[in-house]
Amino acid sequence: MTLIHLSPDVRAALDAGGPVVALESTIITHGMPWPQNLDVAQQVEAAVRDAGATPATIAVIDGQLCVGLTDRQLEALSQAKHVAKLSRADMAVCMAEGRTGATTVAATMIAAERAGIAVFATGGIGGVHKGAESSFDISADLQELAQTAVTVVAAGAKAILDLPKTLEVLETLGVPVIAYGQDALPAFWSRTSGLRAPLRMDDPAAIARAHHMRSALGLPGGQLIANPIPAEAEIARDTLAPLIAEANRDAERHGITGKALTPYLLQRLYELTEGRSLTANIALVLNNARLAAAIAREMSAEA
Ligand code: PSU
Ligand code: MN
Repeated sequence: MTLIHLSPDVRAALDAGGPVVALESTIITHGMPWPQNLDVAQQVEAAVRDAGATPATIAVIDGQLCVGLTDRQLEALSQAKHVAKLSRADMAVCMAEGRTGATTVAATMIAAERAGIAVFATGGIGGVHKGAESSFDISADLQELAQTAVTVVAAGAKAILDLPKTLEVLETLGVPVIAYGQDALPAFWSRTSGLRAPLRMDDPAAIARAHHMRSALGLPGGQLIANPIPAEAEIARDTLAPLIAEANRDAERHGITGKALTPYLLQRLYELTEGRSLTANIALVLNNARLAAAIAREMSAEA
């Protein structure tokens, strides 16, 4: 049984030991509205290619775990309704039943590692939700970072989350949280969160070395690279804070929980910022794709 279906160009790049960057698909199906989602997915792949690496967008299509999607698969996924949002818990069930699902950060990391891809670019990771002390809502992305050896480039954790608690959990799990090029932890749509990141690195080559060093030490898990959104695209923290509070209140009022919460909050913020959150989201994803490609190139040069 073939577990992973590599696209021809991803297979060729991996066989040659070339740089490959994994990309997730939940951001396409649950994170952005049609038709911008398809446009962004294509732009992100192009950004990875322009930076000298091969993009590998990951999803489960009709039960097949695909690493690298064709143009037609990407288009179909962007418009598909009722696509499952897959994490560690449900990816195998989706595959066994021959269904289609988009991979979150956690599921994308699992597929990437199995395929031999060490670097992954996304927008923001899941984390500890506000009110987690009663809801227990902590994203499986955090556990995945602790056990799967993939370096994930994100713009920090989304500001809709409880960032101090997210940092605490990552520390407990032994996940290196590394701000890129600054001391402050970025907060997705804003360059700073008001919190200091535990670690800082300024050089893709050193990030690649740290990744290899972890595995040489026998430490499981990956690294989280928190890459600040480009200055011209950011939304100031003070502008966002009241809107985030409003979105969280709305979610509570409507009883939105579990898997539905993150997509709901993203959509609500899109409305409350009159589309600005999406423009910022696009800019930061592209920026992360470029940095991930640079790290992947250093990793393949080192290997
Ligand atoms: N970042 C975005 N949009 C998204 C997500 C991240 O800009 O839709 C997705 C990622 O796939 C992430 C998931 O893994 O949200 C986290 O969901 P949860 O909080 O339910 O674990
Ligand atoms: Mn959750």
